[in-house]
Order: sequence, then structure tokens, then C-alpha cells
Amino acid sequence: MIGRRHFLKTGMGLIALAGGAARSIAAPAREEAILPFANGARPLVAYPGKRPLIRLTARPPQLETPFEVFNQGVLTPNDAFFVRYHLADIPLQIDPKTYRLNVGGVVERPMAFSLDQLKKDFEPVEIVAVNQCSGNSRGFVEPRVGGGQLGHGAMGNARWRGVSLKSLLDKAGVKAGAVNVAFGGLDGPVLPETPDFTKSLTLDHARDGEVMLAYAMNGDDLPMLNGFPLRLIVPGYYGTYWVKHLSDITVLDKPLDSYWMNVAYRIPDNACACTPIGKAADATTPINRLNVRSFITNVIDGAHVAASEKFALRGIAFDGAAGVSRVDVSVDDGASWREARLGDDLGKYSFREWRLSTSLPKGAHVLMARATNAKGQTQPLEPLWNPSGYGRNVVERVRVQAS
Ligand SMILES: Nc1nc2c(c(=O)[nH]1)N[C@H]1C(S)=C(S)[C@@H](COP(=O)(O)O)O[C@H]1N2
Ligand SMILES: [Mo]
Repeated sequence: MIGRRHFLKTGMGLIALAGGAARSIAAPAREEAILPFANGARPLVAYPGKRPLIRLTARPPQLETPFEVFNQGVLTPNDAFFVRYHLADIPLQIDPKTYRLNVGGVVERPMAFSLDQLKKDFEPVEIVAVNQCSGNSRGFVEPRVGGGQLGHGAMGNARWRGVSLKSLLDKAGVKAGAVNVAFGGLDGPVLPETPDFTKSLTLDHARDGEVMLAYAMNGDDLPMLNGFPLRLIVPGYYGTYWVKHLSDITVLDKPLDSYWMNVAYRIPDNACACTPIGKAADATTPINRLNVRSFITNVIDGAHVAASEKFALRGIAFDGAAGVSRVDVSVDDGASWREARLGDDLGKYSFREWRLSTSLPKGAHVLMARATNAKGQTQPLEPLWNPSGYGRNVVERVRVQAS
């Protein structure tokens, strides 16, 4: 990476934060990352199956991917993929031999599938898709909002392999009158008052042929922390729907009554999904498709670059609806824009790489990338605000010094 500042700091003092071996599944923190906003110091901690990641919380584990990983390839390695849980009673071990996926509710034939049956009795399907948390980049929201103060690392792109949800529902036989499908996983709350993490999709969405249950990620088993042995993949939708350690699929004849659908993860129900700063929304709707986004990945904010030397600016872009059709880049704070060259197309739900060759005269510069999808949707130049800090997709500004 060009001009990457020295973000990693050795700090033995942080070991105390990780707790003793008996109380923690994580290796002690030895380094820290500094995210570029207030209170942005985070320990880098290695959990089972993971390289050191930026830890937001320990219980439950919430880990974000160091940003330089997004400059190293368009697929996010399993050991670098971010981790998000809501409830602290998470499974640390699941026996793939005794694990079962239960399918029930308004169906002709309630069923329980073993992992082997899912792998053998169904034609495998594959898709490359971005999983991004609704609150990714929330730490940059101004004025600040409550919730995990995340940098840009609560996203990742992987090749998922598994079973089409439509074919599974067809096998169970959805009965007339069904309208919704609910999903639950093996993690649970520590206190009985805490609502269990359950999500739902409309029946039409669940049967669109794209929603799937993944047992493999980038050619390997899912890491435990990313939902081993099976998780829901909802291409184009925010990560909150991608239920991990999936154990129960319930077809319903009415909408699901769940805190995680009806109270949390809702956005203003208007065209911008935004409100005036400090104002609650009049009406809300469940968060849904990923907003169009793009990032410059090989030059970071605050970097120094060599003046008047030609180099390739590089980055990634994605959206949740139609696929990225163009990326425009400005190296003069938005005064002029040039179209970047797009890299390989791994499918409309994948990160898409882009490149643009440029050079910068001596002085201070602001670099920006702005993606547009095949529907013509693009990124706002000024940030939109909402009370939960969901769906940030403003054109990010990268300030560099050429000398
Ligand atoms: N079982 C379970 N699945 C879950 C969650 C959870 O708390 N429990 N969190 C969801 C949210 S909000 C996100 S952003 C993604 C994160 O996926 P990851 O941890 O594999 O990166 O998982 C989703 N699936
Ligand atoms: Mo999330």
C-alpha cells in the first residue's frame, strides 16, 4: 500500500484486556489498531480460525477486518473475514455428525436434515456475494450515533457454496397461506429477557432462487465464528439477514414477531432512508438492500505519495441490486472525474475491482471514488444521516500529500 501510516503499535499492556485463558477463547492482544475517529483505539486479537482482527467487543466477539486486506484481493480470506454477534451465548463447538437443520411450520412435510444430506441430496449452488453489516463505517457518522463504532472493516466478499433455499422449501412442500419464512441459529442470549436472534424474509424472497444456505466459504468449511456449519446467504442484502449456525427454518402464515425485525435493524421509510440530523423517522421499514459503495484501497487517508510520478489508484466497488456498472474517480476534490477501468466480473453481488492510472503534482489532494450501479443508483457526495448510522455510502474522501 502506498504511504500506509504505521498503525500497528506493540503494546503488552493490552494483554490484560483479553482476560485469562479460562475466560477467553481469544489469544492475548499484542498490538492495536487506531481507527481514525474519536476513541478509535482497538486491540488486534486472534480468535480460533482467525488472524489478528480489530476487536470492537469481546463478549460477544465483534471483530473487524483490517482495511489493508481489501487491497490484497477481491475475495476476503476466511481468516480475515469480520465477525458480528449480538448474543453472548455463542457455540464454540458443533458436531457436524449430530447437527440438524429443522424445517417446519406451514409445510406438508416437516423435516430435519443432516449436513451430509444437505451436501448429497441437493445440487450444490455457488455465488460470490458481499456480506456487509448495516452499521459498517458507523464510527465515521457525524454527529455520532449510538451502536458499534466500526471503521470500514465490517464487510467481506466470499464465494459461498451450498443449497438453494427454494429447493429445500420445495422438498418440504410450502402450504397454501404461507407468507413468511423465519430463521434461527444456535447462539442464544445469556439472560432469558433478551430476545433470541431471529430474522425473516417474505416467502417470495425466500423462494427467489438466489437465497441459499452455505456450508462452504471460499472452498473451505465456514469458520466457526462465521456460522459453522451452515448459514443463510441473502445476496444483495445487509448481513443482519445472514443467520449463522442456522438450525431452524419455520414457514409462517403471518409476519414473524421478532425484536430483530420489528424494533432493531429498521431504517427511515423514505426515499433517502435518512432523517434530519437528530430527528427520529416518522415511519420505518426493515433494512434491506446494500447501498452502492466504493473505496480506494491502495492509498489511505493521510498518506504521502511521490509527486508527479505515475501510479495506479486501485479499489473496490459493490452494491446490492444490479451490479456496479461504472466507477468515477476524482483526484481534485470533486472538480473533475475520470472513469476507472473495472476488473473481472465475479457476479453482480461481488466486490468489483477498479483501477485508474494518475499522477499528482506537489501539494495536498483529495481523492474520491464514486460507483454507479446498473440501475443508475450512485453514492451521495455529502453524507445522509439516520439515527442508527445504517447504510453509510457517502463518497469517502482520502486526503494525501504529494511531495
Ligand atoms: N446466529 C446469528 N447470526 C447472525 C448474527 C447473530 O448475531 N447471530 N448477526 C448478523 C449480523 S447483524 C451480521 S452483520 C452478520 C455478520 O456475519 P459474520 O459474523 O459472518 O461476518 O451475521 C448475521 N447473522
Ligand atoms: Mo450487522
